[in-house]
Amino acid sequence: MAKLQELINVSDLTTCEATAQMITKARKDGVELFFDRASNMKACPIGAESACCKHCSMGPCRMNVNSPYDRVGICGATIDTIVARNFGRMVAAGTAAHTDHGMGMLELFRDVINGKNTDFKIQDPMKLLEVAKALDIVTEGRELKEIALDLYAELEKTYTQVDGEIPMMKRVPPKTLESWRKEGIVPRGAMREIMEMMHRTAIGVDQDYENLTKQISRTALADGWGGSMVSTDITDILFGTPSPVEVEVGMGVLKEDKVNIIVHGHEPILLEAMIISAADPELKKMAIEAGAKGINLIGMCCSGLDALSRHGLPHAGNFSSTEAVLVTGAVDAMCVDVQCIKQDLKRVAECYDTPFITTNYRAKIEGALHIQLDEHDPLKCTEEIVIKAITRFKTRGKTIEIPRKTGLGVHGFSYEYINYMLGGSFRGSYKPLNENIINGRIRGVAGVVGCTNPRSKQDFSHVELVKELIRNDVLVLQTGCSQLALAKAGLTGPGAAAMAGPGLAEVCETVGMPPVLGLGSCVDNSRILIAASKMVRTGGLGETIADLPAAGCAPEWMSEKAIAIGQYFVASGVYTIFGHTFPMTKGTKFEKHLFEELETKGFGKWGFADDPLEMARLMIAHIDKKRQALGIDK
Ligand code: CUV
Repeated sequence: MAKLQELINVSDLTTCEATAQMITKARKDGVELFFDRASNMKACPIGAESACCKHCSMGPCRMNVNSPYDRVGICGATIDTIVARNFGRMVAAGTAAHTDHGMGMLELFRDVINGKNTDFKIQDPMKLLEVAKALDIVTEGRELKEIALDLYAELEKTYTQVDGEIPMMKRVPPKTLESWRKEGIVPRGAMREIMEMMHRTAIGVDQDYENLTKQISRTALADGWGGSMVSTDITDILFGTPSPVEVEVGMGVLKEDKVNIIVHGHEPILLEAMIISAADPELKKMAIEAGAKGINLIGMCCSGLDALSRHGLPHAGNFSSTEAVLVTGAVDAMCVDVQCIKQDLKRVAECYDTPFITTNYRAKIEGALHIQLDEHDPLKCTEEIVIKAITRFKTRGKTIEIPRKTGLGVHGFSYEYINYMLGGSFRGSYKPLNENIINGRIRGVAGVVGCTNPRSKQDFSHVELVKELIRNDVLVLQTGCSQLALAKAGLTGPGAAAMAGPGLAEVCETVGMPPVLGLGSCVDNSRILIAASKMVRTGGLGETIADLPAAGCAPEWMSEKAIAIGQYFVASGVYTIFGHTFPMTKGTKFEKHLFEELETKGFGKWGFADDPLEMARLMIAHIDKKRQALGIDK
């Protein structure tokens, strides 16, 4: 192990007590974690500002970040072209991840309605009807299967259509859609937009940063209002629309006397199948015969968030804790599917004799055990994993150390439930929320989302930012690793209302809700889009999403997916702040375009801040600006 890590104080790496305890244990055990590598490997200063072009072999060309216009690439590409190209490719990659995930869910839906998959069935037919109606599919007097088949055919266009507008455009507020049509950024189909984005960012194609920005927005919108939204809706239809459920989050959900199985990744099918296998009486019996008190299934990252929202499944923590949880020695198997799976999990798992299993052909890890999950027979894979975990339980070493701390909170706030809870109907207009915003009890709405990053003290910015927002009467909607940070910090329970400003606290106390509402995984950011759309359509808060007193933030982001999400919020009309770092050369025209000019065209805009209080200040100032423009500031 490198020496520098000895100098890095654990309290500088994380505010998550359990993760801190496990970093300390890993150091004692001589096991390197990604925190150590982040401390030892400085970020490339040119790459950090996105000032390197490596799209052909004439380069790679490095620009001067201190004087970005003093040179151009060998082909003549300017700094604006280079940074916009790099940014566009990040958006394309992030969009590809969410849309590929969504397409997988849609295929599962097709197989379920066709009877090819009999392990799952439609759990929420009401949601199926609601989505079908929103897309103008006739529902009256028809069999559910007929409607479902039409819905499948319609939603498939989200991915494969080559011309026209993706189906979910019907759910966008008319004025917002009109502005996209004027700008020429309505997505045709995700595959087409990603393909065109890759084409236009190749050597010698689109070399006008403003023109590139249009395709960047169109690609990102194919994610938020396309791939991600379809994924959320189909997952709700198949596995149930979330409603509030009390859940424990943190490493303390591991149990020394049970067979602990962790599922980490993004696509709900693995964890849904695992829930069935973990409840199998034969396998439970086998676990008890092995000396365990039962099987303890636990989620991590986004697939964990899906199951937490829908089934109240315990959750062990976010992205920065996936190695650390293995250090407990108490994990009897960790199985993964796609996205945010660190390659080093395999090595750390080996250090603690934990079986580490990949399950998706799209995401193998060199040297790791792979058990393919066949969606037509998913239990074959998950049963095998449970058996492996039971075997490991029998031969567990003695050095188990489980951090005690967990955060108990309420999660599972679908946009349907938020409305219902505030006094509206489950699937009706957003009148009660709008009224509370207009009367000023709720100052505005903030989405605080996204990853954790080992270059940023884990959870710190998420928690401090959210505390400051609720203190100022801003209702916070959450997804992803951010939601888990707040859950561990204990801010997702109704008791957190005591930390809110007087107006928000009053609403929370009347309704019995926390001021921090967890909506689920990263694809569930599409729930925030629909909530925003419903707020606009309800009336009283302007005509476009850009008129709403709302703002977004991903304070500790790390994934390309986060950039795609940020861009679709910006294109949808939301001021979106990222923290810690931003892939942008400062002082460029492209920076001005994203951070200032887009807003003047009626979109949202990007923002950047490193300090959570500064993030909150910028978001609140923006919310107040929108309140003033609406004439509702008293
Ligand atoms: Ni999709 S994308 S680290 S698990 S939120 Fe968590 Fe969430 Fe970022 Fe990954």
